[in-house]
Amino acid sequence: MMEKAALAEKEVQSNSRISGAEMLINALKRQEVEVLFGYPGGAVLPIYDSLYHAGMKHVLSRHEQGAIHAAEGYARISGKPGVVIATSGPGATNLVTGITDAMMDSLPLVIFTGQVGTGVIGTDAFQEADIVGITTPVTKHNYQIRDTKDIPRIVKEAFYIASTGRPGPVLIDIPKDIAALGDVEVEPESISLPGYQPTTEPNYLQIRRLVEAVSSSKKPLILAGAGVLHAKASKQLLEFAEQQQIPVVNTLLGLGTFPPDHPLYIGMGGMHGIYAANMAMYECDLLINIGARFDDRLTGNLSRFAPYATVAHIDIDPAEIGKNVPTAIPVVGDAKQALLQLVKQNGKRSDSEPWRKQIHAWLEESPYHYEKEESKALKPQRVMELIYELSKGDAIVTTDVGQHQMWAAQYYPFKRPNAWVTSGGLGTMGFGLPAAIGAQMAEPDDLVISINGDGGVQMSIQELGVIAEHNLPIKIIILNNGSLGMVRQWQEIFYDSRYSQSVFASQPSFSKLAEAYGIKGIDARTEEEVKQAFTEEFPEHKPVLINVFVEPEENVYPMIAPGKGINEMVGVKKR
Ligand SMILES: Cc1ncc(C[n+]2csc(CCOP(=O)(O)OP(=O)(O)O)c2C)c(N)n1
Repeated sequence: MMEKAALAEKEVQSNSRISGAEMLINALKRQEVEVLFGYPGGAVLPIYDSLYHAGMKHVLSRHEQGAIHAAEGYARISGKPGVVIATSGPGATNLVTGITDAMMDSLPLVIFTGQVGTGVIGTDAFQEADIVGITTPVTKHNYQIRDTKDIPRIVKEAFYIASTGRPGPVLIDIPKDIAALGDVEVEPESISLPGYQPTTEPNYLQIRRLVEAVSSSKKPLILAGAGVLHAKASKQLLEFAEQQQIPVVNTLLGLGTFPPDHPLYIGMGGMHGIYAANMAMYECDLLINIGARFDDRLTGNLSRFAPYATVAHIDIDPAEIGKNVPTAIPVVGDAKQALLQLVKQNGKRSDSEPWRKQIHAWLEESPYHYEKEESKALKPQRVMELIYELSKGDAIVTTDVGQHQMWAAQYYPFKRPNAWVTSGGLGTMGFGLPAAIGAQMAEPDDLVISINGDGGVQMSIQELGVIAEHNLPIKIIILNNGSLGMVRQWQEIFYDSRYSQSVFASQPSFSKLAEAYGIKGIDARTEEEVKQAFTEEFPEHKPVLINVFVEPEENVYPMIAPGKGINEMVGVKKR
């Protein structure tokens, strides 16, 4: 009798009261989360326990930084928020670099961190870190949940904030007792965030001003950044550029937003951009920035950036407009909406033919260039050309940070949006390998190529364990120059070749390391060996690591030296 009553009571309880962790799983399911990247620990044990039978895909990284960069790669390629779970204290602080990276490059992430129990917060409890305080400057928003029943609402808000307006990372800190406690689950029906209302529809008068500026311009230029990707506005960008015959420059992160073989395409601008792109930014009389933030790596010395131009800036984030470059025509809104309106206005086209001829002359005069002497060691630029040729230009490419990143940007023309994953704003070494994991999870059937330096790859090499475990068919390429190449380059040019701590005295055998993880490892030293490895391995649906020994002293050119203007590139070879 007693037993029956107790059972009945339990049933009532389980119908109405569920744990915070279960509420969290339910909320993630409502958001249709496909995959979680994470690492367990004491403070998130209730959540991991609920995950045990939840039927959701969880990828166990080998370091929390690997988890968050993987989530970034996933977000970049899928366009959906990447989801991360880590424990309190060291687990949470290991995420900070990746959170900052996502903030700089506007990638949507929702991050769950465990926290010590509410009763001991503020007592320097075991594995306590004030992750809300630590991440306040590097998140779009963050929360600490203090009441279990708030979990469903806060999760819904977090996904909304992360993925609307200018995307970015949102962190939710969950004390252990809040996750363990039971409460009645109240599913939120709608979002109510009165202080957060991104403007997506641009103002009509601002659009009109831009249309008029285009018709009176003789040297118009579009600068297309990652905002075009976020708004999925590549088609509209092409329509507008063609309608008005305006040439297009890309930022590093905007590569892939415009067809590289199009007659209006100039190429990447900035520190290692193509001469014609930088000269066009220098000489244009109207610069239309669409979804780029005028990073100093793009502009060079601001006093010499676009000195003759009226600047128009289309951006979903009003805080970006006028931040670095005085802007005459601000257009606040979603890039797609703005471009649709511009195309619809169909303003009078400017007479820009002489300008386009000038740009073609610059392109002819100074394409990307490297010395191709036969006798010397394999050139990294040649390896990039081979990656492009033998992947038929169809791959998703992730890079780490350094010279190889710039060569990939220069020598791999991206034919489509969402095929390029790189750490732009923060320039985070250790990004490339885990980002490839996320990218391959987002597109399991695509060819994903991860290009790394021998320095950066060692910052996340343990993620080979994830690649092996999930048999992800990533082609990991290391451009092995035995040094921190980009640092070595700066020391050669600006520090009189004093190579302080930039040349490795010892290196592991990367191919053997891969084998130790159960991944095929190949060493390649000549063009023939590289060709053979790429030809054989790219079509295989298996992971492989190809360690390519390249010319150690090769530098990335052309280059704008720090403090110089975009019209003062060095290493420009004129034909
Ligand atoms: C986490 C981190 N630490 C330091 C740097 C500074 N840094 C930028 S490029 C670079 C060298 C990269 O060397 P490597 O990975 O071998 O690539 P390479 O330049 O040779 O292609 C360094 C140390 C950085 N970007 N990120």
